[in-house]
Amino acid sequence: MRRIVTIQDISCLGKCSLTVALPVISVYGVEACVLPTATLSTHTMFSGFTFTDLTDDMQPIKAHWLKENFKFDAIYTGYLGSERQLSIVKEYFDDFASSNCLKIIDPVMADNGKLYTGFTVEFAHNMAKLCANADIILPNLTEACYMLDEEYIPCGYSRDYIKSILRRLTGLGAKIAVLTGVSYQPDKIGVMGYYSVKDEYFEYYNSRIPAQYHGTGDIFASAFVGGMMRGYDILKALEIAADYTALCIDITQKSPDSVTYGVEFEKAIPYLVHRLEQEDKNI
Ligand code: PXL
Repeated sequence: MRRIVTIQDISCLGKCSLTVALPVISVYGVEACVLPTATLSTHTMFSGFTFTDLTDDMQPIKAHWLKENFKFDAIYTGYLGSERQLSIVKEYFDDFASSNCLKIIDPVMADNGKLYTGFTVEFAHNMAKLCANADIILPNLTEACYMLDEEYIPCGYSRDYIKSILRRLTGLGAKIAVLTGVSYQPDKIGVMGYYSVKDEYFEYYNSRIPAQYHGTGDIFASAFVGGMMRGYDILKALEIAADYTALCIDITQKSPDSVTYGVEFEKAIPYLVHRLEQEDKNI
């Protein structure tokens, strides 16, 4: 069985980071080990959340895993809270490095042109440095702009503009950059990526559902990681992740008792199971 470790916080209530990564990656038949970076009572969209930093536990956990000779097929990072955590993640990359260990960074820190509570421009620059060590990075356009010191353009940009952002992102050092939330037409939204080694672009779009929920980026990234670990090629893994995320949003939007803090990803799990079975028949 393939085994990954995902490094991000636990927002105890809020349907994001580890509380979605663990169930979603498990659906793919992949063992998801967790390295919690902090516990928060809720994600940071609520006011008054508690925050307990777990950075001091990150190196002892690594030391134990190394002693036990555990190997990982991927290391997937999401929300990270401090410069020190960034440098410890780099140690994880180095210490568990092997040709079979895929390093995937979702540089969670901003959206809609703004940094999330608690993040700084300096953190974004340090995140850009960490991205040099990844195989695949998954920023949204806001995060990409912060990492590249580029002005954020919310819409109306050209394909050439996105291509140049993607080339500059891979210029940070990762072989593959995937931009999420790319939209060239108001009714479509999706992802565009660049594989620098092959000088190839790829893209995938869905109909835009006019609703925004917290945690959908984490659901998308987790599903993408699951797909890569299940052996799909990058475009297939992205397509499945995008379709699953879109369905989660659609179900939530239609649900009479939906909450505002996250999506009803649980209700779309049967779809994901069925989709994976279908995709496996086509391999
Ligand atoms: O969904 C990203 C995320 C993860 N973890 C925490 C967050 C956020 C986004 O705001 O606050 C704690």
